[in-house]
Amino acid sequence: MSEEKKKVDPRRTIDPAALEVYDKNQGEKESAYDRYVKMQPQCNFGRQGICCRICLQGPCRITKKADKGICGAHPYTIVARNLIRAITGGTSAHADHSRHMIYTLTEMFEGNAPDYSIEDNEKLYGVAERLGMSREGKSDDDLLKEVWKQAVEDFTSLTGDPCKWLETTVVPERMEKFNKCNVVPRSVHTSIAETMGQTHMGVDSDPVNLIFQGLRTALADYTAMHIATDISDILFGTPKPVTTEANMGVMEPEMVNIAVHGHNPLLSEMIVRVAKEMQDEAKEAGAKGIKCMGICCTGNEVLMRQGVPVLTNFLSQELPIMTGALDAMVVDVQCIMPGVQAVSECYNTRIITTMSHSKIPGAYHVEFTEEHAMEKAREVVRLAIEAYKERDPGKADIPDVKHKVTAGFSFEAMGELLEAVSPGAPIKAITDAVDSGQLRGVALFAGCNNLRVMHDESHSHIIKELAKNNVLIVATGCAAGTAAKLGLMNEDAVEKYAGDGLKDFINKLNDANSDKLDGNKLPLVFHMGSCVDNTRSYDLTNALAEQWGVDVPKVPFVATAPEAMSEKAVSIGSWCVTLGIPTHVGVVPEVTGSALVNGVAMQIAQDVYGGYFIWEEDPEAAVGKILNALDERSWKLKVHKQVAEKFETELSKTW
Ligand code: NFS
Ligand code: SF4
Repeated sequence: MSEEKKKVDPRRTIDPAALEVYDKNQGEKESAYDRYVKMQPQCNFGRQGICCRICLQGPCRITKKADKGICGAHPYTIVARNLIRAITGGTSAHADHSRHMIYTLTEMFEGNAPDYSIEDNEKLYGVAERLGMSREGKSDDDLLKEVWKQAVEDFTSLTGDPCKWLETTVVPERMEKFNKCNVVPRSVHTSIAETMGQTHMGVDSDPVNLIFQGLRTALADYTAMHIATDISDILFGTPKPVTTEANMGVMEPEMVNIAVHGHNPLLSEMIVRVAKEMQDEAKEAGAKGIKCMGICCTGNEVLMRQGVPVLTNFLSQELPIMTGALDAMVVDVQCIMPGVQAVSECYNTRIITTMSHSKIPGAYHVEFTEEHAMEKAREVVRLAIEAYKERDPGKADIPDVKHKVTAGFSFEAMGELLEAVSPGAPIKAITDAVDSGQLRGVALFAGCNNLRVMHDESHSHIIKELAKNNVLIVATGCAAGTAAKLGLMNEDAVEKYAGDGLKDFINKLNDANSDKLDGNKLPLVFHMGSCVDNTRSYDLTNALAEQWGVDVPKVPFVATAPEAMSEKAVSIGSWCVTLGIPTHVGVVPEVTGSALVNGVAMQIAQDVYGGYFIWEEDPEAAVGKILNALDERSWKLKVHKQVAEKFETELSKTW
């Protein structure tokens, strides 16, 4: 290959705002786009998962000459260990978030978190009921304490019953399967510790045993995530439809612009609240007011509950700083590129870290505590106002790109919309539409951005094509970020991209729900929340299974992470598969170095759990594979139903 051909173009995004900012700054301030180019070519051993650094004799790389590690580990052991350590990394990150939510409840009960309270009693009742707790004779605080106790148990138990959050949110057939395969997690922390121990040098070398432990950990991840979402809803409210805007054009030159970035809503919720109260302080500093906006999943949290505009998603997180109009970027945990600090030093932006275990050298640090949450939030907003005073207003150059967004579709909000067209059995609105052929199935868009593929392109291409083919689309995380930024999360997109069946389905919902939407209409892509909230979409899958009276592997529901990047995405993908969902990943993970492990992911998983992975980097080919997966399930469901009717038997449990 000639030198010329090897060159990678750093303009690896289709987001017009990101491109505009990138082009204006090219060469001067470095961002991930440039660093990706400098990093080429990347190591192929790592790429295939056949590099082991688990003990200090390594790295051991598998080659033709050296077909085993120094200890004799086969490639299948090395690949399986690396994979399940990635699942464990993701699970640990979600557990960190979820544990923080549980810890906040602990502080509340002890009177040390005065700024937090139960915001959504109905959600509390719903969660308690699902967990089998009676409300009789109990105050809301008592009930919350009981829920908290179970959450602590699901996190820490060493023995005994399966995690309640798992057991009570899946159809019984799934639990049977998990019990049979011995993948039921004892608790979140136990699973994480077990996997780290099991993958230590010289412990487990059986790839199938390793992978099953990985799946147990992935189910622990699901448990932790579901707990995080439930507690967030109880403390901050369950999302309802809300309309706002997305992309860098949401910044305003004469406002104090504050971006909240990361994952944890505990502080960002407070910042959004105090910013509303502190408008006068900003005006005294010469600004017109304060504008909060979000990046990554903290952004998704405050978008879903408070209608805070979306600034950008993961990959372009450094670019808003380069507009010269961003006064502060407040970060908590996860998916925060350390690179934001270097860029901020060229401008007037203050990077403010807020968590004791997530710091960036050179950044401001305002340590968040539950006890002084509002006070800390005020401190952060004040730093932003100070930065605004020093900002050179002539230098703010904001791209004129933004789109209307309607978001806020929690499982409960979806239920309400569907209830209006199918009273008493809301989910039937979807199952009927699939049965009649109006909808071809449901697809969840989840996951990150990854420079291995063009930023936002795979998301947007696959969304448009599936919509054209009448697939109902829900989204979370940075995939939802793409849809929001590129104008796919509003009613115009329905007109432009939806096939006739999907259009009719959405319009019927619009007609039945006009009172709930504040004069807006439903979007093409339904935003279900942050990545932690992927469990909301599983609740939807599970409800579909219950409505049809089948186990999940018969439900025409597909998950896709076209631009997956983080270990969290690996663990989410793994629980999707274990819970019975075909899961497309648009960036081939590091498993191809072992035909055995790769085969388990793509085929054996289907035989055992009904879910399986589809690796496909080409977005066009991915569309075909996703539609095939949906069609195969609808067809089987139809055949099995016909057989059951004809012979007056129960619906077959197999898939
Ligand atoms: Ni999910 Fe959300 Fe984005 Fe990926 Fe990171 S922000 S938790 S991990 S990059 S989608
Ligand atoms: Fe090499 Fe085995 Fe050590 Fe891994 S555990 S680095 S394969 S010797």
